[in-house]
Amino acid sequence: MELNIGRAIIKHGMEELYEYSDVDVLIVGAGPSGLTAGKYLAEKGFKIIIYERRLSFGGGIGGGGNLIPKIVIQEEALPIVEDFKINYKKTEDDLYVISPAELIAKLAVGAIDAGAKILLGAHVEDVIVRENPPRVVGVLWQWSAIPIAGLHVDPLYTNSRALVDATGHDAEIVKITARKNPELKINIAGGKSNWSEVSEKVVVEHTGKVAEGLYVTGIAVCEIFGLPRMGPIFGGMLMSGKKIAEIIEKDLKS
Ligand code: 48F
Repeated sequence: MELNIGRAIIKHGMEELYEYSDVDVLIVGAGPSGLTAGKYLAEKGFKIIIYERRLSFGGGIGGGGNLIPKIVIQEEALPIVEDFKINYKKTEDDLYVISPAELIAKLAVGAIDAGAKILLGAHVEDVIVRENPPRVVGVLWQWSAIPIAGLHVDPLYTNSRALVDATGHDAEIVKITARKNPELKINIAGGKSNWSEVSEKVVVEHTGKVAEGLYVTGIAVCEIFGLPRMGPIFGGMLMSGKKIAEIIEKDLKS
């Protein structure tokens, strides 16, 4: 029995890693923007993998607002919430509140049921770049446990036609790409202090491509384009995820 358990894990796990070492869209981060992008892209038939360095998904959703168990969305994001069959309640001020646990669970189920793969415990540490014209064509990744243990272990590769930075406030993937590849001419403006009303709009407006093969969604957009943060209102994250899916669909089909 033990032999079969071990072999089932090794054989099928390795087969899946092999199959998903070359994808249409690689999304880094299983927070609200990454999961939303994953669902809408997978529904269009693209081969999608989401790398998440924690052993859970949801990113910044779980803590609600200062650990109080509600997050807020605005009316414009309701169609996305309804696509994921998430329950919500209208407030006295014409906003909508959602349970963080339900939001995490249903965003993940939505992405998975649409066909996106989520790889937990996988840390993306660098990108692969090609010249003429300069473009991002994939990532280097390793299990999150490796850097935590302080081990010197070389990572492995995954090829992508489109790479999406959905890593949250730190915009890790775009920053490392910008620092190591000045020929890509990526400028990092740095995020600004909170202004929810403005930020919820401009984060969606600025969602898009930052270099050939590299895209950004979610709060990482604010860090790159010098936009204000928004706090525990999440409609902009969902709309940004949907928008990046639409942009990538267009780019990959053209
Ligand atoms: O931070 P996160 O939830 O990003 P988001 O989708 O949403 C932001 C909101 O949660 C909140 C906010 C809204 O008002 O301001 O902060 O933009 O999710 C990012 C996920 O990416 C993972 C990280 O663990 C988190 O789950 N992540 C970050 N860097 C890496 C990574 C990396 N290098 N490799 C793999 N996963």
